[in-house]
Amino acid sequence: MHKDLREDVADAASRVLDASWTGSHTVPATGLYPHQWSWDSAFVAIGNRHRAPHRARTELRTLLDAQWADGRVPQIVYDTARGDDYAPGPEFWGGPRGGAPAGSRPTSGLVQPPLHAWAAWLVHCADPAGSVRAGFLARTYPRLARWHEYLRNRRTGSVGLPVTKHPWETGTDNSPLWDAALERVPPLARTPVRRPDLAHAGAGERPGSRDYRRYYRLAEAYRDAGCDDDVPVGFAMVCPLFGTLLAVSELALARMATTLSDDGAATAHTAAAARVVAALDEHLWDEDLGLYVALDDTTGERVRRATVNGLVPLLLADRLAPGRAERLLATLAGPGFLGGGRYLPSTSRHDPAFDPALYWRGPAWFNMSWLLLRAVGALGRDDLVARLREQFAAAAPGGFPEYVDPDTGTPRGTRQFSWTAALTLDVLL
Ligand code: 9WN
Repeated sequence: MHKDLREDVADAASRVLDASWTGSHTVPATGLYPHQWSWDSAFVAIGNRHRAPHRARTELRTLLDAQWADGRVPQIVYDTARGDDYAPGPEFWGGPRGGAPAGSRPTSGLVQPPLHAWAAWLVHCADPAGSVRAGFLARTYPRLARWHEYLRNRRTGSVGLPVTKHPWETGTDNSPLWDAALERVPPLARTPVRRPDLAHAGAGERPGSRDYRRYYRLAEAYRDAGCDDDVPVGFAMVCPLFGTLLAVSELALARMATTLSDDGAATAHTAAAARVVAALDEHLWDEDLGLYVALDDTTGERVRRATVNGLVPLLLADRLAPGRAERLLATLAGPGFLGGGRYLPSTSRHDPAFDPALYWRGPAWFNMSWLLLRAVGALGRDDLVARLREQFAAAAPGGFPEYVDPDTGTPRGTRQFSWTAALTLDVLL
């Protein structure tokens, strides 16, 4: 991209991030998502580290200030001062919970994929001097380590991988990976379902009302059990995306521990990452589909659907079983994914549920393309890097959309979406 054009795009992306900055954190999008979301803040910090490292550090520290006593980092930290509407709101979860520090903002009881330690490490490396002056690693490492302890002690399922208790926890809410498990959840919630989201995105681009009734039902069950992970709620899914980000983040914790001169802790994090990778390889690999799949921890059955979630283990290429990385690259480049159209779809074009407009069932998402870009870049696959970058080159003209049609490039979902702007900055700068 020409230098002047690159600067224009960077300015436009920065304006999106400035408009969504509250002084302590970035909202994913004004209007649709007016609070702080867990993995959104990690993606946003990754982009902001280049232009505003102080803000990137504050973003992550604000999120970690809402960490529960049990170590979980919540999916949503509510900002009750903002006028925009989102449901379910803080009243659904019942105010500050879980022994969160006094005065802290109310949160959801759910979690999201553990990208945070990796993001914190990237933020540190972008400005090591500023990070040291702020005591960033010394302050965040213990909290991130406790977050991973929570996942290890409270969320590890029968195959040694973290279990998600709700589709919202996967970050890929209506992916076909969750269809069969959700089918068993009665679409009946006590709380009336409100859909303020539909004022900001087309109904054909968002989950349907039956999905929402099930989402509420599951969230009620978890909330009513006091968010106690020992109580089964009717959904316990193992996702290759969640597990991969945990392993990558464990490796980041190892680097932080080494930097903080704690070699014993570094060894423990590296060993924890190796255990996750071994379990991914043993339990989630699907030889026919040529990628990793999800697993239902309640039944022990694998969910044999091809989604972008199952390509993300490519981030761990040099640690996977022999031959797996090559197969993943072939699947990524093949007709179900990049080879079959313009951009990387969230669900394979060959899956019966593929829908180019519908949220996690087909549209191309910028965070997924960014994760795969990191993976193929590390492997020196410049051809695939070039293909994945095309989506980012189109982000600014499309108004930094939440997701796009993978075939036509038509923007979908909300616009001026923070992680789209942040990751565009990361890719183009
Ligand atoms: C529920 C904020 C979040 C993202 C998720 C994305 C979407 C929320 C929703 O928006 O989920 O968490 O209301 O649909 O699926 O990945 O973190 O951007």
